[in-house]
Amino acid sequence: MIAEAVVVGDEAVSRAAVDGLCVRAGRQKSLPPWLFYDERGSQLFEAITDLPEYYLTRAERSIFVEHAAELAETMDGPVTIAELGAGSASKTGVLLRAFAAAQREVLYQPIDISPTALAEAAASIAAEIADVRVAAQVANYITEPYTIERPDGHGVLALYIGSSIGNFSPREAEGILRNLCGQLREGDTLLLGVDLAPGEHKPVADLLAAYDDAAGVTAEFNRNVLVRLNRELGADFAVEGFAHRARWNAACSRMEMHLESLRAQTVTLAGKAVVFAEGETIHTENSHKFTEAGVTALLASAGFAVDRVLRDASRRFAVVLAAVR
Ligand code: AVJ
Repeated sequence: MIAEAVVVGDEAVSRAAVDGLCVRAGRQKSLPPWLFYDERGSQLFEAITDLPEYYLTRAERSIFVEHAAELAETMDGPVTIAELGAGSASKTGVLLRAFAAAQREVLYQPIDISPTALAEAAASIAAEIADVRVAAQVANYITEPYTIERPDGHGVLALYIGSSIGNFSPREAEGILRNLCGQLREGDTLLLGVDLAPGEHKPVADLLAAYDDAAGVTAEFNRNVLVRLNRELGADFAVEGFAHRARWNAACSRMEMHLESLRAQTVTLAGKAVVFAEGETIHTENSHKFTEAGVTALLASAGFAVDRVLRDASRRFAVVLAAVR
């Protein structure tokens, strides 16, 4: 008797892996970047944000430190701060403190796919900032519906920071922002954090280093997705048989991460054989880099009008303040 195949793990994980890897020979294999963020992946991403080469997080934090007080003044009355892809929310504390100081009431609603990261975020915010109420929501805001809770009389400040929007194609990004805009009203605002395209203030080499650090943390972050598929789907990836690659794709204005098969090999995944040629890659992430004109056009297409563009001192990162049109 042949036992029925048992689907191990979250169905969304197995669907994503099968869709991205069981493709016709010669087609680009891929995995969606949300798969990075299991417990280990979330820890590794936190470690990345402390790396000397990964300037993005420090640059964005410096923008918040410099502008938090004035941002807290752009709205008055009670405010709900809803954060998409909150992760550990380490930068959000800067803003929340400023709002708590300037507002009567703040409700913080982090929305994230990682329950462990969310639990930490909620606990640290609640412990550090006495006046902030926290209502966390575990959701994959790309694939699942979510609702921003709006207590009576609250204005909403939506946060989509950390360059998370960069993971998506222009079409997907427009959809995510349009969906968000649909939950907002006139008077609500959005803070969008974007990494800037290379140019006079940022050589491509800075980007290559940020996505391929000397200590190898980003490489481990990238390969961890294979560890996850082995554990959750019973796949048999030889993790050391895949090398981390970071590339700048100028035509699409994005950094790309790939996992390159170092030899011809066959992997079994959810009962299917996946054949790799030597040198073939799995495309695991895009991180789009924006010009000011590009981000303005993207926001306009989703229903927002740009009020201000705030940059860090080295002009490598921007936080855009936008209003619902
Ligand atoms: C969390 C999507 C903003 O694209 O820079 C870090 C993830 N990838 N190093 C990014 C990431 C490689 C990060 N985001």
